[in-house]
Amino acid sequence: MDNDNPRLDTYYAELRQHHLGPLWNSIGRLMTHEPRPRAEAHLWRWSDVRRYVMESGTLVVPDRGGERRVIFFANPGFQELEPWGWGAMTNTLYAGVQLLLPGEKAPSHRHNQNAIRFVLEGRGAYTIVEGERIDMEPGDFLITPAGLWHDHVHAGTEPMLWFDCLDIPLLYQLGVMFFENYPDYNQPITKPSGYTEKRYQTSGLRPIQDRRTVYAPQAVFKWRSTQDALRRLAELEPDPYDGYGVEYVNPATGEAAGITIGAAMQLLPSGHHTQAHRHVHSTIYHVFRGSGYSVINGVRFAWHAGDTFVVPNWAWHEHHNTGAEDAYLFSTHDAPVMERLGLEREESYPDGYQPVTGEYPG
Ligand code: GTQ
Repeated sequence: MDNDNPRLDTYYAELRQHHLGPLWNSIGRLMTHEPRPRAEAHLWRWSDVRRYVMESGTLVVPDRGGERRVIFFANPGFQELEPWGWGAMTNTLYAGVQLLLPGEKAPSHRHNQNAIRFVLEGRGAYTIVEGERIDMEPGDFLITPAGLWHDHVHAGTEPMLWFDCLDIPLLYQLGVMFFENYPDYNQPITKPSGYTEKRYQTSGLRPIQDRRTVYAPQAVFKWRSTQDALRRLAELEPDPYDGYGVEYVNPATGEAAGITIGAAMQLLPSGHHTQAHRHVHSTIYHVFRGSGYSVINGVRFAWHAGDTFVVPNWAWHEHHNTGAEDAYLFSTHDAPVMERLGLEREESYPDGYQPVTGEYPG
């Protein structure tokens, strides 16, 4: 709205003083034509991340107060907001790598953020979630639903590293966080050993008591069963955009096991190149095995096992396994939030593949 009324300059200044704003000057920024997330496409090399995570093991010890020894990914798009952003990898999701050394314990707490974990390295550590001991092995996917007590104990002999994803930025922006310490440092184990496996070993069969369960009752998805499922799937036709992929779901409801956090494992056989698409939800990828590249909004991000990269909301993306081995891409995403709010949309790229206009890093 053009208006050269000389009163406007002082009028705007007065509005600002009174904490008021003129919509006509702000609508283009407040209501963009398409998603313009703060999160940027970015890739973190495992050699850097692992080096700093391992060094943290010589610098700090998990205790009450600091709670967890985690190095989190600080998306550069959020950096100006506060030192280290606000723990945002995407507009809704936080991710980090946690280190627990032999003999260490991380204290028990609970919060209304949901958490999922994906085990990267090591053996012998377990997490206790609401009295259930869950052993962690590489490739395992674990959930810690909001509101449940959880703590971590390392009874093994080698460093234990796992990938965490929580909906911290979502709750931060909603302004609804709660956090509580368990009265003791650790909670007792009250459930029988192998509880989840005893109850959920066969897909399609649900223990009768779980009919009205409030949170996902399957606490762990073992790597062997994920890999077996993908190998069987790979005998069939791939999905054009995701290759062969499985989602970790709550077997009692079919909804995302992580509640607000969706998670998947994709298998891309050697040479497999998925077609490009984009969707409203944002995705964090962790390369579990293999090497290749992804093209995100025209920029080629080469990746190797251990690298982590982010596909922001509404960004075109496609993946190509250029290695000789199968590539396994673990990912977490906020589609459950977008779907519940009626915000999800998806588009396929007109010609299937994007022209590559840049390389990461530049
Ligand atoms: O292991 O409970 O990366 O509470 C961030 C917050 C991990 C955990 C994180 C947490 C945890």
